[in-house]
Order: sequence, then C-alpha cells, then structure tokens
Amino acid sequence: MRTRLLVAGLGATLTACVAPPLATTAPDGEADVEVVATDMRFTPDEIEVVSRQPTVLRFENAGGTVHDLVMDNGWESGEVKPGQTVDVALDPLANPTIAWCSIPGHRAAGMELAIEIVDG
Ligand SMILES: [Cu+2]
Repeated sequence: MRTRLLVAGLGATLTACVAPPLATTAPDGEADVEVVATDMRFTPDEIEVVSRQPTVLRFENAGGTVHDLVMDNGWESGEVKPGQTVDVALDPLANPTIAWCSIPGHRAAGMELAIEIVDG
C-alpha cells in the first residue's frame, strides 16, 4: 500500500506531482472542511464531502491530549498533538462512512466523525 503520510514540510516539495499528494502537511492552502478535536469529541461531528473527489480536511487538535482520525478503509491521519493543526488528504469517497479517533478509549468516549457524501 502506498504510504499516505508525510512529515510536515515535504508536502510543499510535492506540489509539482501530477497526482494530488496524499499527505499530511502544515496548513498553508485552502481546506475543504475543518474539524476540531477536543477531549473527547470532534466539532462538528458530521462533515460533508463531495462524491468521488479528493478532500482536504483541516484537522485541529484543541484538546489536551493526542488525537487522530482513522477509517475502516485503512486511511489514517497520523497522530496530531495538542495545539497542532494539520491538513490531511482524504481519499475520494463514494459512500458515507465514519471516521474515529484510534487512541485507546477515545472512540468509546465519543470521538466519532460522520462523513456524508454530497454530489458535486
Ligand atoms: Cu482522541
């Protein structure tokens, strides 16, 4: 499987690539959707993405502990430290799904994010 995570800073060097980089980068450009993680929820707890389009999700951790986002298709944001904001590229999605925080206990405590699909 292709590596989807890059350390902050590498993203800028990849902008010349033909395919959009699937990368976690420091926020610099436009994000399509924004989610703020606190302890223990995502705000909003539901987002909409355009069907079959790549989406840039700005993920801010305003909580006091590490959080992340994962999906059952194997996608993961990587850990985001308290106070850190990253832009993460979501794979194109065709069906609604749920993302959640994989830190032990966090999903059970409420850290789920519903992802709804809208037509472009
Ligand atoms: Cu968490």
